[in-house]
This record gives sequence, C-alpha cells and structure tokens, in this order.
Amino acid sequence: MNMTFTKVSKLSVLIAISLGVTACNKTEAVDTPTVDKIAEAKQFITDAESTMADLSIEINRSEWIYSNFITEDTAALSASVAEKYTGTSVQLATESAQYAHLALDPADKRKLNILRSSIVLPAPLDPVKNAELANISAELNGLYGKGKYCFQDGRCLTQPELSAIMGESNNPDELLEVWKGWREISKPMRPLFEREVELANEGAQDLGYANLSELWRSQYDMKPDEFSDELDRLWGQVKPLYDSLHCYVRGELNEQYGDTVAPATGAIPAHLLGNMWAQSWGNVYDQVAPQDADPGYDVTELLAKHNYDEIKMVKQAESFFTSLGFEELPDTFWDRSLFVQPKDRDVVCHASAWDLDNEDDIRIKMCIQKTAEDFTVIHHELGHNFYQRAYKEQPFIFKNSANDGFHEAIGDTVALSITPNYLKQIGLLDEVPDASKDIGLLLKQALDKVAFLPFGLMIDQWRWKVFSGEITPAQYNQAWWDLREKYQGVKAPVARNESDFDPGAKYHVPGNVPYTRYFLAHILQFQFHKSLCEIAGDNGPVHRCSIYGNKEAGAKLNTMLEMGQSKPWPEALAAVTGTKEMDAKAVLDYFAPLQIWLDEQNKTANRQCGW
Ligand code: X8Z
Ligand code: ZN
Repeated sequence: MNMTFTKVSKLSVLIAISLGVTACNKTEAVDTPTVDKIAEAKQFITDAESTMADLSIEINRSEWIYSNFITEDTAALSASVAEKYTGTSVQLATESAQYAHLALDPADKRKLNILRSSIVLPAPLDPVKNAELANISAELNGLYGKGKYCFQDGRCLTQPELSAIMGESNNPDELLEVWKGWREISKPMRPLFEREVELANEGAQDLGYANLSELWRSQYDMKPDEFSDELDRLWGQVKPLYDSLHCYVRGELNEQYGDTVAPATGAIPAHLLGNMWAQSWGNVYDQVAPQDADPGYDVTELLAKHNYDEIKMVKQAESFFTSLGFEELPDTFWDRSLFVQPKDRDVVCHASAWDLDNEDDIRIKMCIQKTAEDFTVIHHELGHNFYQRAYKEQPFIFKNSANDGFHEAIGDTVALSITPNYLKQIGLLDEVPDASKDIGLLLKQALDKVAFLPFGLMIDQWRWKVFSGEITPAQYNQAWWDLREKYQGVKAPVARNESDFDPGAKYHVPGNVPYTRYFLAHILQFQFHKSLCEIAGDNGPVHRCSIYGNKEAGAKLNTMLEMGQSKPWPEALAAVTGTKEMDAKAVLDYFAPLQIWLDEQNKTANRQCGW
C-alpha cells in the first residue's frame, strides 16, 4: 500500500499471475539458455509490476477505510485484503530469487532486489499462518487507534487530546496521570505483538534472511551490518551535542520542579519533556528558554491570532511547496483527506500521507491540532505527497523514496524554512527578531530536532534485538527502558514491570512501521537544507535561511524526488547535495552557536553532565 509508512510494502504486492508462472519457471531453470532466461526474467518483472500496481490500489483503499472507520467489520475486511497481498508478495519475493544470478541490466536487478527485500511484515508461506498474521496486524492497529484514557470525572480522551495535555501542562501530577493512563492501552497488545514477531520472523526466514532484523536492515543499498555501523557512526557525530542539550534541559527542569520531581543528576523522568514519548521537547521551550535571547513569539499563538483553522494551516503549507515550483494539490486531495478528528467514530489519528492510486489521488489523514507542532507535521505530511507525485512516472517498483529516510526528510526540510522572515512574509509575524535572539530560535529547534535523535535510533535498536531473539518476551519492557536510558538518558517516572508493554504505546510498534527512517531523516534534512540554501544563494546563517519562493532550489529538489527509488540512495543524495555520504556535520554546523552557548551555561551552573 502506498501509505508513506507501509507496513506491508506496496513493492511486495504482486499476485496470482506469477503463481502459475512459478512452477514452469522452476522446472526450466536448469537447461534454458541464459538469453531465454533473461527474457523470462524481464517478463516476470513486467507482469509483476502491472499486477502489483492493481493490487496496491485495493489494499490502499481497504486500509484507508479501516483507519478512517475502525470497526470489527472494517478490521476483518482489511485483514482479508492484507492476507491476499502478503501471500502474493511473499510468493513473488520467493520467485524473484531464481533470477537473482542473471546478468540483467542494473534497473531490472534493482527491481528484483527490491521485490525480495522490501516486505516489512513477511508472512510464512503457510497460508494459515499468513491469515493469522494479517488478523493480528489489523487488531494491533485497531487497539492503538481506539485507545483512550478516561479520567475519574468520566472524560475519555484520545491520543492527540492526551498529547495536547502533555504539551501544555506543567503540573507534574497531571502529567504523570496522563503518561500512565495512555500506557494502559498497550497492555493487551503484548501477546499479539509476541506472536506477530514469531510469525514474521518465520516469514523472513522463508525468504532466506536470518530474521526480521536482517530483512529490515537490508533496504539501504549496503550490507545489513554495514548499515548498523553507519548508524553508530552518525549517532557518534551528534551525541556530544545531545549530551549538552540533555544537561541543560535537566538542569533547568530541576530548578523549576525541584529534586523530588526532576533530579539534577541521572536520567530525566519521561513525563516532564512536553511529549507523550519524550521524543521531541519543543513544548518545554518556555520552561527552559534563555532569558535574554527569546525571540518573543509563539507560532501556536500567531496561528490563533490570525484565525488559522485546520484547512488554512494545510493551505499555507501547500503554498510553500507551490512557491518552489510544485503544482498545486488536486481537488481530490481537499475532498478526500481527513483533517479534523471526527467525534462520532474511532479513527487512527496518527498523521499519515497516502497515495491511493499511484498517480494523483494523494491525501493526508490527520487529527490536526491548531498548534505550531502540527503546523510542522502538516509540512511533513505534504512532503510525502509531493514526493509521491514527483515519482509517479517511475515504474511501479521504483515509486518510492531513495531510502525510507528520504521520504521522511522532505517535508521536514521544507519546514526548516519556517523562519521569522518567512512568518513575516506570509503575514503571521509583525517584527523579525534581531540576531541577538538566535540562541532562543536555535534552542527551540534543538529541542525538537536534536532531542529526537536518540529516540529515532532506539526504537529499532529495541525491535531489532526483539526480532533476533536477543531480547526475549520476558524482557520486553525492561529492555525498552534500558535502551531509553542508554540512548536518551530518560527514565520511566514510576516503576514499570512486565505486565506493562510500553513500546506498544508508540504508534509505530503496533503499526509495524520501521522507525530508523526518522533518525536518518533528522540527519538528511539538515544536509538538504544546507545545500538548498546554497543553491538559493542564501549566504547568511543557515538557521535563518528560508528557501521560500526559490524556484532553483525547488527544481533541484524535484530532480531528486523524480528519481524515486530508481537509483541507489547515494546517487539521489548527490543530486541535491553533491555528496554520496550521509553526514551529521550539517546538524553540528546548524547548531554550532547553540552548542557553545549550552556548554557555557552548563559550566556556569556547575552542572555534572551525563547520566
Ligand atoms: O510518524 C511520524 C509522521 C508520520 S510518517 C507524523 N513521525 C514520527 C513520529 O511521530 O513519531 C514524524 C516524526 C517522527
Ligand atoms: Zn512521515
């Protein structure tokens, strides 16, 4: 399906057609001259692509309906389409292996490789187990989407409503109640998740991988272990910056809340960071803002002051993309998207972007809150949609991003251009704060982007260990918090145990969406931003640069988007940045003045950093 984070990749959609082909292909394999075999492989790919494209539309529609109307019936229907889809994709992935050794042209070789490796939740070949997996997956998604916490006064709130409290409140008792309350929804997920892992591991093994971890790490044009090393390298680059930020924020929270609630040393209690998962900390900006360098505006307030409703927020984000030269969104986008949380039914509120027909039927689905945070998320989602439309002329198998981090990075790259100057240009802000306020701007950005990095990394560090068996079901929750502490320096505010299943309270775990993509995106977006600013001829500090209205930058970005997944990702990266390496130096350069400032603050306050 073409939701931007596909739990069963659309690339694995191929279907029954090829089932018939399989048997005869196999018997012919030994004697057929290579040239015939190559023709056969080409035919296999052609058939596969056309069938896949058709089936993808069916699964997209059934998933769209399910996540917009969560009921027993839509769950059953979506599971049944997913069963067909996965069964076929696994069958085709298996078949594609027989052509892997042939001297095909690079594009065909790449297609076969993608066919084999891009199934996110592979079912075992056994049809009974395939059906079981499809049902579990639908049920897990439903449990998350329907999740609510009810207060003693009878009010029952959904995830975005609870998140709003986490973002706005600084009453530690209230924060703790909401934090704990939301984590009740994931307890029943535990046995389902455990079985899902068992089945998908078996599916991965049927495809020739050691386990699902190896399969997930095989999507990056390099060997799985090389990819893991690459992540360690990138994390090593940014960790000193994270440590400085962590130290500063912990110290400020300690001053505000005192030792009992927010200790001055050790890991930070996870309910105090302005976010349900402590994954980005922009909401505590007011609590930790620099006294003399606060830019003095709040985008949430500006949106309210200028009467922005949900649609106006989306229109404004669209206009950024059109200012770069991208075509307007189609009318169907406006007719078919979900922007506001419906009051009368359960939906999956977690924001997503969709491409229903692999052409123009692009949509977002989001329960928009009228906040600065969601204004950014809207740009994020539209980045997916504009990417999808840019690669629509590619063959079906290449209708995807260079790697999954690229898909997640595009809208964020654009949102880095939401600078004070830009806000003034669009009439939201009256006065642009002068350069003396840059530390405040950078701190706000770091709370969102730098704080995110270890979170973006740790989720799949946990999952990969779960998939490989290094973390057993009896250790799920303890291992989760061990990694939270190791990477983020964050801890649970109250004792947890193995009757809890805290990973399940994060959408992407029950939703089975790989998460390393967001870590990559948080590095890549700074590389893209820097290069696009250069192309736009902006010579000022990169955190003040906005590419708004710059057609050259837009055209350059588009050359990369149009490539889809047709080339290895380093080539796509080079199309915009001129380099084939992911490099966190762009992050460090962006935040360089802040890092100096944080270290000074930490030194002056005599803080013992680390945890
Ligand atoms: O899930 C998302 C997007 C949809 S792809 C809203 N994000 C991650 C999250 O919310 O956890 C964007 C940033 C990280
Ligand atoms: Zn996304």
